[in-house]
Amino acid sequence: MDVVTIGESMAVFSPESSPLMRYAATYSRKFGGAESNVAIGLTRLGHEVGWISKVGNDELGKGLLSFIRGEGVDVSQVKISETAPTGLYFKEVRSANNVRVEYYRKGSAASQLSVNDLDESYIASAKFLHITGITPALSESCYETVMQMISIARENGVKVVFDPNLRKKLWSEERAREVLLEIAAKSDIVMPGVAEGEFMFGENDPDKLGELFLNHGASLVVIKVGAKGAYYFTKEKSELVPGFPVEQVVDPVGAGDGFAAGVISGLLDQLPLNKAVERGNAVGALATQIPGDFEGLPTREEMDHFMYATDSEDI
Ligand code: KDG
Repeated sequence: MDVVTIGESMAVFSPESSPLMRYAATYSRKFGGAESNVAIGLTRLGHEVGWISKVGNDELGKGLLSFIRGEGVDVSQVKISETAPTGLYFKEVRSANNVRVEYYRKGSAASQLSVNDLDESYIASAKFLHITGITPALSESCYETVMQMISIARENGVKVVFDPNLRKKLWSEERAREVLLEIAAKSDIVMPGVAEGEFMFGENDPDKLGELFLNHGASLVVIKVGAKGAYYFTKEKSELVPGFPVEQVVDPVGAGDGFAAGVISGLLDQLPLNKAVERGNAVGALATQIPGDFEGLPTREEMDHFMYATDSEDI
């Protein structure tokens, strides 16, 4: 296994007959969840990924599980809850910078994940453990589960990659800050957006943030600065890796997950850091081009074409 991740996936409902949820009479149903988005992104790039989760014994849970399995992600560690439903959320994309979400996930099956759902040898078999700040926000047992996974990873030489993925609707700011800082301190690689860095450290200068995260415990820090690209920082070196221009952002949700998948893929392929971050920028940019949380994530061929081809594709 190259990467193991843990988190909730939900049915995603997007308004169709009107762009606004309050007026729409019809909705499209897709699936999404930060960690399964990353898992799908990595699988499309040719890596072996396991996603740990829990879904309800209901139709949305069955559909979601078979979809993620169909993408090639290992779902052998996904449990079925007989008592709690699969979570769902509604998503309204008003513009690239204005996305509204309404969650219906309190008490969901995934929020009941607990340390009893973990198989230590499964986690220990991976090269990277991918964690986001969404899973510990779901419940106390999810928080404990994430912390236990991090301990298992550290004991077994599995590198911990952390994307804070701040979701203020899920928890109080005080608790969010405390937990995000706690996880960042135990992670090898941290990949915040600049606003998340500011939320955690009260600082919005990428250079200063890079230093703060390094001093806090990470050995590699990657700070996303939107369309401009991303900075990476190690104790020895730092650099801004420019982003790929896109004409129009169709749906920004999932861009950060695409970025994470691209960077982790580059690290798995042992690329130099600037090339790994460049891959993150490319996959993140492509993720914004198609509606849906992960639909725009490219295969390796599509990614290479986007990054390196100068000709336009044959029609
Ligand atoms: O990063 C994209 C995710 O935000 C989306 O897929 C849904 O996991 C999700 C969440 O918790 O918002």
